[in-house]
Amino acid sequence: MAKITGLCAHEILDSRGNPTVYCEMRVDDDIIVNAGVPSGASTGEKEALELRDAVLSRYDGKGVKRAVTNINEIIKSEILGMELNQKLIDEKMLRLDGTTNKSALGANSILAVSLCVMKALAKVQGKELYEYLSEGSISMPIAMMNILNGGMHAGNGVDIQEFMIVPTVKTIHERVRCGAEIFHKLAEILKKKRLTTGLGDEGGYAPKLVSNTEALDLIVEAIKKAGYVPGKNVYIALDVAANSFYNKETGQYKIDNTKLTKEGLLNYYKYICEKYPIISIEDPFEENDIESLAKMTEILGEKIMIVGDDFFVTNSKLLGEAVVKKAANSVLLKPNQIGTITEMMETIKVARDNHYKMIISHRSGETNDTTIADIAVGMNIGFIKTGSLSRGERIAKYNRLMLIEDKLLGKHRLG
Ligand code: 2PG
Ligand code: MG
Repeated sequence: MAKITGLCAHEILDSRGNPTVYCEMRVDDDIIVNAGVPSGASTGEKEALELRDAVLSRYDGKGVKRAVTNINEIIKSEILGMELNQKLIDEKMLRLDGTTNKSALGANSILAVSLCVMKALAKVQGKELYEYLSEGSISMPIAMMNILNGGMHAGNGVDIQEFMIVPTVKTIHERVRCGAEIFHKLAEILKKKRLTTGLGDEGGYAPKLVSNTEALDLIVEAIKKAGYVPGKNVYIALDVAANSFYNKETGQYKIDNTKLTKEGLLNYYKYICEKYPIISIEDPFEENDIESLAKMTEILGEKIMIVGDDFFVTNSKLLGEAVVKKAANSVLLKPNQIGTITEMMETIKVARDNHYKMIISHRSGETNDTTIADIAVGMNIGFIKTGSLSRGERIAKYNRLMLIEDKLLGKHRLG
């Protein structure tokens, strides 16, 4: 029986230059694993709490020393010597925290430890993480690649947060190549139009555009210019992140400088789904409007994926409630939204039992931790969202997927 023999957390920086939690764990004498925790910008109200120090003199209040101390001083003494068991350790941390939103210890500290436990379990069994997670079958995910950034991930005035290309060519190697080729063609097009090729938080371009449909037109052009066929081997997915342009007072959405009611916004979605090869729309309404989400699912759900992110925050209970209302047909999975691997697994079960499609996702603030790539493969998640074809923290996940694919194809032989 493997036992936890060491634990040590640190404050490091994420890809936005904000502090985040990093943790190392030792199991038995010689197994050492580590995990870095990501951080969102467009967060859902019901997410588990990311504990920050709120000491304005350090990192503008964003330090995570308290979360680090919670691991080093509270969690550590409770779990040292414990049997390496995901459920037992996650439950122990939940009890220690004792709140509904993990606000005492912080979801960032709890997740760091929970991730380490999962990685250590794989190592103890001498397995790759994706092998350990597999229940028999595995599959390479379809990647949604965010090549044009807007909303809270860029300062360019484009309302929709993520414009993603979705190559459906055969292998991960081909999908990554296709994504990179389109990404570079998009740069050429932007330069020609004298638009900036500066990057947003997730590595996509962030040009100032006059409308959201201009972004869609540019992407369709880039797909064609790279030699692919929109609607045949490359599709488009959007993360609208509608919270960010919703006005609580008026109940209206401001998109392309036009104020729309929820009905008007739904008509806009119908229009763009007719005109562009869109296969997925995430968070199309503000996160509490489950009725509009259900209505959109009724109207467009046969044709496209309708994805709940801020709506469900990887919470099995919230997803279960949506199932009853037939709201959305797909769910985004972000480990740090819920805070433990055990709870994320429960959400995956609810999704599977109810035939919701799944997308495992990075956060806009990332580390080089590649865990989500392994979860995507090992657990047959189907889809992964891990940013553009640039920025090391995004590329780390694509590279991990390609290396896994090589292993699976027997192309990885030392000597
Ligand atoms: C999202 C994510 C990741 P953030 O909204 O889906 O792309 O953004 O991490 O800022 O919540
Ligand atoms: Mg989202």
